[in-house]
Amino acid sequence: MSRHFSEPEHRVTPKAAFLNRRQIIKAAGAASVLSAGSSLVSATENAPSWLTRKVQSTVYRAINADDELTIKEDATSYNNFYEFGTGKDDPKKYAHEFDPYPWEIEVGGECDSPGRLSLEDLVADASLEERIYRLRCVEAWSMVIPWTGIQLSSLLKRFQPNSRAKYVAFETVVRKEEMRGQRDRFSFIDWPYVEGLRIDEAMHPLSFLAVGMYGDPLPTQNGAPVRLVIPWKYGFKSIKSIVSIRFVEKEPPTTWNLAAPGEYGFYSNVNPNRPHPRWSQATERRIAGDGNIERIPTAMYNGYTDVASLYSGMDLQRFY
Ligand SMILES: Nc1nc2c(c(=O)[nH]1)N[C@H]1C(S)=C(S)[C@@H](COP(=O)(O)O)O[C@H]1N2
Ligand SMILES: [Mo]
Repeated sequence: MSRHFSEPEHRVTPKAAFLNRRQIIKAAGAASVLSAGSSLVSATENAPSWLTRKVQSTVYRAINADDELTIKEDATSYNNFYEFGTGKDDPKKYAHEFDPYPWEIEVGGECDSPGRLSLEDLVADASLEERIYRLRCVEAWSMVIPWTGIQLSSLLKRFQPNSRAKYVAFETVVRKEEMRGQRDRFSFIDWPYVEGLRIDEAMHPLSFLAVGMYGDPLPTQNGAPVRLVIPWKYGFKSIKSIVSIRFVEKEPPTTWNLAAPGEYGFYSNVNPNRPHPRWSQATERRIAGDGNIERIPTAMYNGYTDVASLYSGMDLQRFY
């Protein structure tokens, strides 16, 4: 029971989603009074107070109302973040060894106003929004997570990409002293973890840059202080703890494609019709509700079919 009371705001959402918007906001407001005295299980204690205030003041906005949310405890303890180890429980166990603050992102490449961006610059004059997205890992499990952040396009446009900007390349921080996975001599990842999107994918309104989840700043194991969330692609495209964003002309290298090109492509759109060479992608284990695990069918583009026009005319078996 106490575990339920520690997540009040978001615990109410699946039911509240059936109410109208005003009632949702009221329900969330009432619930946050409850949360004031409760101890949240998270690694966000070291987030700056202005960020905590800003994230917590974001108005609740329910999208994909029919999905039941994953509880915060599951979404913050079953993770992939190889910088802290390859086990699902390693990120939560070792994330405290990494202190991200203060943070800066370098933005450059093919754009008219490159520059360095502090977390304050990123968040201060942006109005944050909350989005509930399904996250489908290529390993065939999925969650439903409420993120807080900004639309990626609104950030990218501030740097005025030029006509040679065909792709966007992202990089995770390298801090060998603080990230034990980066010290592992047998790691098959060549750090930094890198990812990329085609510019039209990056500018798509669904592409999101998160600084929070479940109404609080991002826990470190989930990619503090800022990560991508690309809901129609396999989870590994949603790169964590971003320090570099570059506009580039050619398709940039991506970590999982470098590690196993026959298994992971650049696009990596969720596609139940293209099995991974070693397993089917037709179904997934949905981790939601009170930690229930249910086997459900996987939807094309993870159900975000708005994006289909980005790929019209492309052979999705070839461009996986
Ligand atoms: N830098 C970095 N980003 C990463 C990863 C990683 O190992 N390193 N793992 C990816 C994978 S495989 C998934 S499924 C998601 C998991 O996000 P979550 O732990 O917040 O659920 O993060 C992605 N982003
Ligand atoms: Mo993943």
